Amino acid sequence: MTVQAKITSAAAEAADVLGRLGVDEALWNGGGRPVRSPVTGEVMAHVHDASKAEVDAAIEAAHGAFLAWRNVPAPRRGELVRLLGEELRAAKADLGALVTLEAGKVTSEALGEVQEMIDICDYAVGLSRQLFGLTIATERPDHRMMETWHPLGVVGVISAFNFPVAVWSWNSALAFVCGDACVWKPSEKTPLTALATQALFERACAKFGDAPAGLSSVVIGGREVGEALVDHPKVPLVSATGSTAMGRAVGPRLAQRFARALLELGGNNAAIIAPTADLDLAIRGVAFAAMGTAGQRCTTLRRLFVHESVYDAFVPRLKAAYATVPVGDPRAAGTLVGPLIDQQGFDLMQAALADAKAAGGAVTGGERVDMGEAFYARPALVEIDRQADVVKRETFAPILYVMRYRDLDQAIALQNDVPQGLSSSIFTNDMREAELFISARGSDCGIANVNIGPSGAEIGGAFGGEKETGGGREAGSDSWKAYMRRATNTMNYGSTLPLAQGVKFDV
Ligand code: UN1
Repeated sequence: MTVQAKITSAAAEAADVLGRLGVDEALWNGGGRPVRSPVTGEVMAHVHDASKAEVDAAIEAAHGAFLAWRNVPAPRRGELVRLLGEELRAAKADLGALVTLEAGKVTSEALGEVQEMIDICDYAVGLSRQLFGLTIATERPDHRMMETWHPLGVVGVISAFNFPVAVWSWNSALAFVCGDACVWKPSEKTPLTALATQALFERACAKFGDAPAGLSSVVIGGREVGEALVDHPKVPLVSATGSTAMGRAVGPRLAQRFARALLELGGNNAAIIAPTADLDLAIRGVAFAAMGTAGQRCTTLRRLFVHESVYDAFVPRLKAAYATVPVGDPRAAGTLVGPLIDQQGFDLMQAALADAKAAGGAVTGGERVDMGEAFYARPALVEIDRQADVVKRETFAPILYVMRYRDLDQAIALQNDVPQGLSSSIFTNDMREAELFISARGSDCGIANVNIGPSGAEIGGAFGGEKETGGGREAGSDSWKAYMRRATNTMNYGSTLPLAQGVKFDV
């Protein structure tokens, strides 16, 4: 077992990086909210919480920006996003370092997160010339029917600590090309990366020349700030990523005022290891999906169903990977598993492991790794004979529940038998099994993969899931439609007025 120990000051490093990224020190020094690094446990900064009046002012400014921005041709709006992508490319190492310091991701994953931002910017630039509607056959002579997509307004973005910057970009890169303005409430655990991203956006605006003031802003704070965003009548869409509990609070409030909700909530993602699986590939796929990001992705692999014929060949190898995976300072070369976000994350993990033991689970790993004030843990693998309650709930930590199965229908039924529906995968070389898994009677998740794990999706596909995952779709495919309003237009170029459905109304 290798434990990487390299505790150097996160606070000094953060100050350095924030300076290079052009974040005004007044924004991160002297406020009332301490920002702790999960890497060392140190307080790195003190940010200011936005008051209700400040949130309202940001929304009013964004609304004003929207009124101007909606008139700018979409490809020109794309130019701003192109410039943002360039700023992100130039700042990739620094922003990645800040993601590591603030969210605890290992360097390659932190850089990967910034790469996702760059990718979605590129995607959105192309999209800015492809915001199209359909022309539809009409039943009336000399008429034309079509649909037009218009900018929607101010988009509220609520994001979680685990993808502190990428989630904003999936939403806002699309929203900006769609002609919208954004107000962003980052997780209160990760405000510094948000301030840095906003600074990069402002650099892009300066190069762009005439972007309206207030097009993007960051409002920091807890629940009250989120509520001010969710309840404001000038916010027609809130895209919220986080826990199911958060979604349950946000969804009904938005429904109350008929605003749109784009929810990306909890996952309880599974993989099936079938008899014909390539076990070498499956080991790597499972290891990354279950232990990567210290188990703190929405798409993290949490449940594994292993066919009884390969169980004894597969599970001991997996356990060996668990026993040797390098846990430690995410800045150190070679570390694969960094810290949990905070003590609460660690306590939830320990509580789940206690529940799993009480339910008859055999636990390997899961113990705390001593790294001073920060919370590091060995990833845990739990062999268990059924889907006990603890298996059905999402614990945002590196815990993998491993179960045996006999027939695939049973495994698919078990995989679907949880409240969440985000991501899923099967490892098989049997074409019938693969097709069944992704068919209508296969996985009920928003993401269903074959021979790759459930995490680490590309931005080109629509990202999100069903059931308690909230139903929203972000990033690629036609997700952009959530950020626009659709108008159906019927044009009469004749000189009579035939009514639809043959209705007569002659006056
Ligand atoms: C999340 O954890 O909130 O598919 C999103 C993935 C990433 C996104 C995860 N592209 O793992």
